[in-house]
Amino acid sequence: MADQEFEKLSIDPATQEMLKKAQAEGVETIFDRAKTMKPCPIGAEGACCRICSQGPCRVPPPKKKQGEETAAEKKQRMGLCGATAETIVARNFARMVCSGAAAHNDHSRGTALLFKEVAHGQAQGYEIKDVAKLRRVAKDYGVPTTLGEGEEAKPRPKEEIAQELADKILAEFGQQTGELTYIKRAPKKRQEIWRRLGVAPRGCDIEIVELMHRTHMGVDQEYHNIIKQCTRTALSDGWGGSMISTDLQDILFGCPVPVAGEINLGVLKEDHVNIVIHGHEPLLPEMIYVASMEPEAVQYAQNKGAKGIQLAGMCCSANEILMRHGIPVAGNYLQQEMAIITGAVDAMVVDVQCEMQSLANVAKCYHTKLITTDDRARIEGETMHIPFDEHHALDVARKVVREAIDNFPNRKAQVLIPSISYPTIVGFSYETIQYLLGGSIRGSYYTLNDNIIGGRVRGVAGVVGCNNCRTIHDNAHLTMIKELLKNDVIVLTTGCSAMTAGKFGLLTPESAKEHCGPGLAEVCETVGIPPVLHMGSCVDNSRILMAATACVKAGGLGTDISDLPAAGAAPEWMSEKAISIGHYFVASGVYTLFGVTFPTTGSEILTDYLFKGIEEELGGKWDFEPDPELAARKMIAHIDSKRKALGIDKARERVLYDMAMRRELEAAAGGEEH
Ligand code: NFS
Ligand code: SF4
Repeated sequence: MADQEFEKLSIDPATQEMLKKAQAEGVETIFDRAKTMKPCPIGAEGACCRICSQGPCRVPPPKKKQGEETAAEKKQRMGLCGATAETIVARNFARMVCSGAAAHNDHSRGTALLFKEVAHGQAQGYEIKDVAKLRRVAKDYGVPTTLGEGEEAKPRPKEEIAQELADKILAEFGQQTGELTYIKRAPKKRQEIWRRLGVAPRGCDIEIVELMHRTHMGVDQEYHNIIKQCTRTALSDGWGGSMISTDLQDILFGCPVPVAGEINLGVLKEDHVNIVIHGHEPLLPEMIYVASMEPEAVQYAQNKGAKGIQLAGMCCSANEILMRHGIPVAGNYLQQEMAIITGAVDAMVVDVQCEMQSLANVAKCYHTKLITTDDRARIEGETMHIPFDEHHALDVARKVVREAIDNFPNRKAQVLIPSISYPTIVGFSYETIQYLLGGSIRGSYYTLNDNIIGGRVRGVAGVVGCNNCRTIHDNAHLTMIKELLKNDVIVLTTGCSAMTAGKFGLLTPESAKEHCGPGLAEVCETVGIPPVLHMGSCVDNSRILMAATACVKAGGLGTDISDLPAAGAAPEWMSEKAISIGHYFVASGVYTLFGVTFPTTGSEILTDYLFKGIEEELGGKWDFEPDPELAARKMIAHIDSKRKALGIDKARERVLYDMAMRRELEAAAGGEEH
């Protein structure tokens, strides 16, 4: 392959360099397989049903516009049981929501179980780090935080609060009736919409189970009704499992505050033992971080000829430990094989989600130990399995670190680490943004609203989600984000998208001047923040929901999330989790745009409903646009329509006019920079 060919696969120079190395060494990657295996066009549109053994039944796209078809033509586009394209496509979409919500809610359950052990003092190495947040969450759950009444009241010990809180949270997983506690965090109007439509989730597990049942052969066969349960299920993720994960992880490991980090493969060090932590649940990674810094471990590494131990993250586990400890990030989803190809990774430690099975094969071509650590996620051909155990997590972590060190002398292939990495400032939790915007302890989102109302900031966009091998790696994220910034739209980011932003220098305050329109640049400069705020992992999309809610509550921008000049996007999505996230954003009132492909295009009627009709019910809607620049423009158009509805469209014109005037005056005065 010539150099230009690699540029068509990824815009990231570190990835290109590793693809070249892989080719020279005869190592196959996902990029090679994507060339030889093309996706099935019917499946890609969601129009293939295989939920019973009479199928698979495929309903190809209609030859005519739907509605203009004759009854006979319509019949041809039906499953054996008579299921229509709408039913088939809706069921497939629903199962994506199910699996995505299940991934997040099961992650959440694991965190809650650990939290309970910590509360009872039975989890080695862990402690309650953020007591203030513990108290805030306890209040939400109605758990008393003081002992005694009135003047006699004393603060209740944190362990006691945590014990009671843990039981209340764990009960929400199996809860059958009522609604999840965090539903009450949403703006009042939003809660009313959910209750009126009957989509407020009852528990974390029940909605997933019910949706699986309803998509079994011969149950729910009316697409509105299927999508309605999708809404309830997705909400049990966003305002349930994901939000619980974020909060409990903050309580246990600390609520993120701005911290410096570094990103891309160049963070690996040739003369160090390199351990890459890959996956999603930060429980064990937190302990690996501790274990890797113990003097005995460092000494042991030095005995083996290494200068020290370098930890680096991959995917969302990376985001978790980056946000809290500034641990460098090796890369995003499509770079997991690339890290091993450097020849310098002594151990890749995986937990759950987004780990490609091919890691086992790639690891075999080098000396890398592929260590699985979760009993739910084994990989055929893994080098070893060291299961996480919350009672002895530090011991487990020490074992993992030791295995990596022992492997350092075994490096065999040529080591080539791209000397490419970029500094980042991360750690923008919802609480931190509130603090920074106010510039005082009693900070407020009103400052942001004020800038939006005044027109300096045109709106807010959440750009999140995966990489996808069917589109140029990192390209859509970067193009979309740049276009938004240029138009004064501030960007909130999580997941693999945040890493793209970091790799291309957008997570630094200095980048505001270069990439933003004049209004946003000024605001970023005044507050001292990057124009793209890294809010964490994918479960931390719940932080975006909280930020949006805080904007509504701060006042001046309507009474519901759907009133905000805001939009969301996952321009390179690939995982089922992304669909669950996308749907809970839609259900929360957000215009949500996906790139690459859209999984319901096999039914025009259903897609139409998700892109238009659903807005009347939920205030948010889906959209699809593979071209990232056009996609950004669609988001901006939506933001502008919301500005207009709020009656603040004129303010922005004035600001731009003032700015242009001022620049002219400055130019006339001798071009002084302000
Ligand atoms: Ni989110 Fe994070 Fe990345 Fe996609 Fe996978 S790592 S949880 S699913 S690929 S953004
Ligand atoms: Fe075909 Fe109906 Fe079975 Fe699906 S459920 S595979 S459409 S017969």
